[in-house]
Amino acid sequence: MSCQAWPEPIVRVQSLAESGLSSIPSRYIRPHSQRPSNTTSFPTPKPFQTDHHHGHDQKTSDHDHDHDHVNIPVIDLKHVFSEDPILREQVFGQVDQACREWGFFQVVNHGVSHELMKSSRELWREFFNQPLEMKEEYANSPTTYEGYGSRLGVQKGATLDWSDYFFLHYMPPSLRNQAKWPAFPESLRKVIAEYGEGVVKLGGRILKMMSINLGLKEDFLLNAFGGESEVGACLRVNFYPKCPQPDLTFGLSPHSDPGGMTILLPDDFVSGLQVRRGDEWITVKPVPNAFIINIGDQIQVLSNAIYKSVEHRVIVNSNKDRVSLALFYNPRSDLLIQPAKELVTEEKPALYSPMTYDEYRLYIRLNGPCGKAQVESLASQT
Ligand SMILES: O=C(O)CCC(=O)C(=O)O
Repeated sequence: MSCQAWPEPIVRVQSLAESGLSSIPSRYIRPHSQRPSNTTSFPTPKPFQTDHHHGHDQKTSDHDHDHDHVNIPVIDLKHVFSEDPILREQVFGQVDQACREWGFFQVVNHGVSHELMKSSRELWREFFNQPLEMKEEYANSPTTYEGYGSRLGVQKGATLDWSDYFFLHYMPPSLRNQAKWPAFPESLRKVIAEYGEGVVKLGGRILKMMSINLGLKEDFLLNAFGGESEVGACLRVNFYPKCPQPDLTFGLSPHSDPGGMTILLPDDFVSGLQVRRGDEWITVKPVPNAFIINIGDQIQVLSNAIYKSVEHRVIVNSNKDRVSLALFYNPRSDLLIQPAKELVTEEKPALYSPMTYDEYRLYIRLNGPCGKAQVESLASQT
C-alpha cells in the first residue's frame, strides 16, 4: 500500500450532499453491525437535551434514563493558578480524575478568547461554503495530509466517512507553512494563527497539570514531546454535511487519537461527538464556550496506561451540517515515545516498547480510523 496518492478519485462529501441525493452511495454505508444505531443500546438523543429529570410516568428504558443524565466532566480552570492551594488542588484533582476515569472532559475559563473561538468557527464555515473550485486549489495527498481532504487512509475500496476536512501544521516551526493555509475568506489566515497560538498555550498548561498529577516533573510531558519549540501541533477542521441517511454511516468512524492530546472546539449548534463508555456511546453535550479535551495514544504510552485514550466517533444528521476544529498536540515525530520510567514498577512493567510517532501514525495513515486496535495490539505484544 502506498502513501503517495489516494487509491480512488476523491469525491467531496459536501458536493454529494448538495447534489440533493436521497440515498447515500454504497461507499459510505457501514455493515449492519457497525451502524450508529446498532452499536448503541439506546436511541440517539436529540442535540442539547437539558439534564431534566424524567417523570415517573414516562416510559424510558434504563439506558435512556442513564444516557439523559450522563455527560463528560466539565471542569472550570479559573483557579488553576490561584494563590489558594485548596482551590488549586481541587482543579488539579478534577483533571486527574477525568483523565483516569473518562479520558475526555470539557474545560471552561480556559483563557482563550470566546470571540476568537466564535470567529474561527464562522470563518472556517465560510471557507467550506466557498465554490468547490476554490477549495480544490488546496486538495491534499496522503503524503502529508496538508490541505483539503475527504478521506483518511489509503485502503482501496474502504468504507468512507461522511465528512470533508482541512488539515494544517502549526508546530514545529519547520512544518508551518502559511502558504498552504486558505487565503480566503480574507481574514482566515490571521485568525488561524491567533487561534493556534491561544490553543497551543492552553495545551501546554494542561500538559503541565497532567505531568504533576502523574507525579512527574511539571515539564515532563512537554519535554517528552520535544520541548516548547519542537512539540507538534496541527489542526484538522472537520466539515460534516447533512446526510439523507444518517443511520447508515458515520461522520467519523470510531477511533482513538494517535497523538498526545486533542483540544476540540465543537459546533455551537449541532451535537454529534460520541464517546465510548464501556459498551455504551455517550453523546457529548457541549457547554457554551468550552473546549473538549481528550487523551491520545501517546499519553497512554507515556503514562504506562494510567491515562487511557478513549474511542470516540461522530454521528451525522439530516437537518444540519456541523463544523469542528480539532487541534492535535503531538510529540515531535522522530522522538522515541515510551512509558516514563518513574511509572514503571515491578508490579507494573512497561506495557509498550519505544516507538516514534512517525512510525506510530503510519498505521492510521494507511488504514484510516480503526477503533483502539493499534495501541491495544502494541500492549499485547509485550
Ligand atoms: O468532530 C468532532 O466532534 C470530533 C472530531 C474528531 O474526533 C477528530 O477530528 O479526530
